[in-house]
Amino acid sequence: MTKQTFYGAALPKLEAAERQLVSLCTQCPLSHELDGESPAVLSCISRIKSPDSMIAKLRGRGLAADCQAALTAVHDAVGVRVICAFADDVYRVAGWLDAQPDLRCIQVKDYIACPKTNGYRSYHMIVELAGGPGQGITAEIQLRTIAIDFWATLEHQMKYKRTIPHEALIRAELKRCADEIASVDLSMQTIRELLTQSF
Ligand code: 0O2
Repeated sequence: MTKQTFYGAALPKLEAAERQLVSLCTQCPLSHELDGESPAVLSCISRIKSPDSMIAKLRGRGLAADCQAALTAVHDAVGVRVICAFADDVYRVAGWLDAQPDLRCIQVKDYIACPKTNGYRSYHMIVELAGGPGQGITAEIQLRTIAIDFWATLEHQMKYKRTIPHEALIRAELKRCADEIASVDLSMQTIRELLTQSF
């Protein structure tokens, strides 16, 4: 099924909301607080959730698998992922987004402060666009470090595999890698602070 078939007349508005959010996130003026040069946002990607993925999510929650439910009962038909170099940038960018007049933050899931059992770490914001071309649409903004993004992209593949050979071993290895990455993220942040203080 195509996005046009599933989302119908709502698709242009969803696409407008996606463009509005990407534009906002990529124009984030924040830079590293000490050196004032390194941008806080390294990159930004986005997507309109595929009909297959949306239908599976709605059915999994016992909801009608239609556009109406996709736009009201779940909040990630529009998703934007913001990649930062360092964990403290994630929080600073989230704070900046929270202060934007065209965004209303409805919910936050801080999987950095409270990682999932599999090791997943990201900061999720459910936002409603309160103004601009996407007004009225809700979306999920995921903020994470580049190192965790590398991990999450690989780990996400597990979701779509019917059978996974050596599953327990792979899950344990992924968890170990996630914890190591979190530790490296912290060390990198400390090194950056030491380097910028020495200028
Ligand atoms: P997609 O579009 O393929 O990315 P859910 O857990 O999805 O039933 P909810 O409340 O929407 O319910 O979840 P949450 O925690 O906000 O997570 C939504 C999205 O965050 C997921 O989207 C993933 O993109 C990402 N995510 C959450 N947990 C994990 C995880 O353990 N590993 C990875 N790699 N990503 C995660 P979807 O629905 O998977 O779809």
